[in-house]
Amino acid sequence: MFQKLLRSPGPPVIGTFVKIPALEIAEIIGGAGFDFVVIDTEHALLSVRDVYSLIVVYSRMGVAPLVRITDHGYGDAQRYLDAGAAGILVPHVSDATQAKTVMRQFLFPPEGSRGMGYAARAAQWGALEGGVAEYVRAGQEDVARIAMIEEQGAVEDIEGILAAPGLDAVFIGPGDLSLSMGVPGGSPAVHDAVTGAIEAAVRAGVPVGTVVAGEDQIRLRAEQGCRFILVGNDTGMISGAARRALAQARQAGARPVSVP
Ligand code: 3PY
Ligand code: MG
Repeated sequence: MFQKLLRSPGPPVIGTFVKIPALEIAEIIGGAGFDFVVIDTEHALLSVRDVYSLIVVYSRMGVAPLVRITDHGYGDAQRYLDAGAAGILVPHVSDATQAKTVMRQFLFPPEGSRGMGYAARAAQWGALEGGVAEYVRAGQEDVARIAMIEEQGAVEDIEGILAAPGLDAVFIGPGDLSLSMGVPGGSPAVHDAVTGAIEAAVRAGVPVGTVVAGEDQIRLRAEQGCRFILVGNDTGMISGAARRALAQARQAGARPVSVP
């Protein structure tokens, strides 16, 4: 589902990070019409069961649910894939060797070492039309395996990372990149490093995405060739809306009522 979106022509697909394991928030975010979400286990205290519920709700709403995993491990990620996640984002992939090792885990043999879970949700509880062959095909072809490029060394080794077997896309993380470069986020050096990584991915024909703030950045990254763009997260949207509502109320309350 997400793989198809990545490869379809037209403007980039738009998603947001999800950190709140409430079905109400999932229906609000999903109902807003995002193309995809990234359920964020790296920076939010989501249990495996939370992730599972969010995958089910978002996929039922036609919003592709990806999961950002906590590290380079296989265990929970395998469960998310068997739960029907449309893709996995792997944080901090530092070089080509790591990219190869990590991606292998999410490919079925002979290319990789992912385990068979035919009784799982991804195989419609064993009733998938097309049987085991379709479960394996979908696992190889329809799931997006995405490496996050968010360290200076990763930007330097980007050509090698892009060539890793099984890698379907890369996501450039400007926040951690700025920390790794030792310069403030939003500085020209970070901006240029992100641009360079995007250009390398476009040259290699690998779909690339990033996270942005503001319309100008969205326009720029779309023009540069980003195929998927993340705008904010559910917690930030609630926080922003709450602060705006309160500020407006305080401002209005402090103004004298004008009597005609
Ligand atoms: C980063 O910018 O480091 C990210 O991980 C984006 O969420
Ligand atoms: Mg990061």
